[in-house]
Amino acid sequence: MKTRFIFLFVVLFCIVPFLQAQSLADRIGVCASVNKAPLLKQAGCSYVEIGIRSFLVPDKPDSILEANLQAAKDAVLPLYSGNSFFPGDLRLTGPDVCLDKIMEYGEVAIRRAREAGIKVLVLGSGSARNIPDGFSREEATGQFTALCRRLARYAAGYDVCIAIEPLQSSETNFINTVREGTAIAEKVNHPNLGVLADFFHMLRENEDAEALVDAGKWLKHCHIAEKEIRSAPGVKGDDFTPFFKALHRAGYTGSLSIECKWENMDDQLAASVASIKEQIYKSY
Ligand code: LER
Ligand code: MN
Repeated sequence: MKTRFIFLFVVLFCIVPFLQAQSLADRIGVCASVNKAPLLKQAGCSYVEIGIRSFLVPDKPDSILEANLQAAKDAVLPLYSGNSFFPGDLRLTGPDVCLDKIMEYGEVAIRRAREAGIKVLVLGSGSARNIPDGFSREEATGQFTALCRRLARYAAGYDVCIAIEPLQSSETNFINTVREGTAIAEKVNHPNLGVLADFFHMLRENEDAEALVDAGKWLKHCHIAEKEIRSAPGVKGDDFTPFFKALHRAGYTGSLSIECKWENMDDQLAASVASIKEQIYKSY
């Protein structure tokens, strides 16, 4: 009886958390160009996060995309996600919004994401969504929510998920916290639309890690970098364990991309990935 109890205790409190930590440690990627895939793989990463505008070129004809699709096929790692969605001059809020024109661009991006094997498209686009001076915040929220709804419905047909990315207030005046992004995801209430947590932006906005738990099933993707100068994790030694503990409690099953300013990516990457993994294992 006693042996059985000890066995159950070890499974529940040691083995399960270890396997959960290992699972997240195996879902680390980097925002980088596809030609960095061999470096990423060697450093213990499992995917590449590309730039949507530069890699999927949604405003360019299919012929321009060909070489990129070939590079995706040849890459030693999958392209799991993409950020940098809409160009700054394609207005997502304000008096000049044209939803059909935005969708024209968005639909091409989603179709091409599917072709390249990309599963998550990050909807940051801080300049494009910035609310113009004097424009109603309520109306802008309505415009953005309507856009998210249309993107989600279209993305569902291609098995792609859209993740709203909250950004620090120095980059945009609209959706600066994970809680604000979650509120929009809840309103849209569609399985192909969720929220992203970029720990760098959360630290800049002093948002607590509990927001990850509150986001619950709407949390689809994460980014990570240190607070002060957006350095690679491990450079200044920022403590990310409150975020990882929150991800554990939230039962997070998404991925984690390093998105930072490298001094020298080739030299720094392996140590940075190792420091993230160490913090994950400490937190679970
Ligand atoms: C910009 O600061 C950022 O975090 C990117 O992920 C935007 O797509
Ligand atoms: Mn980010």
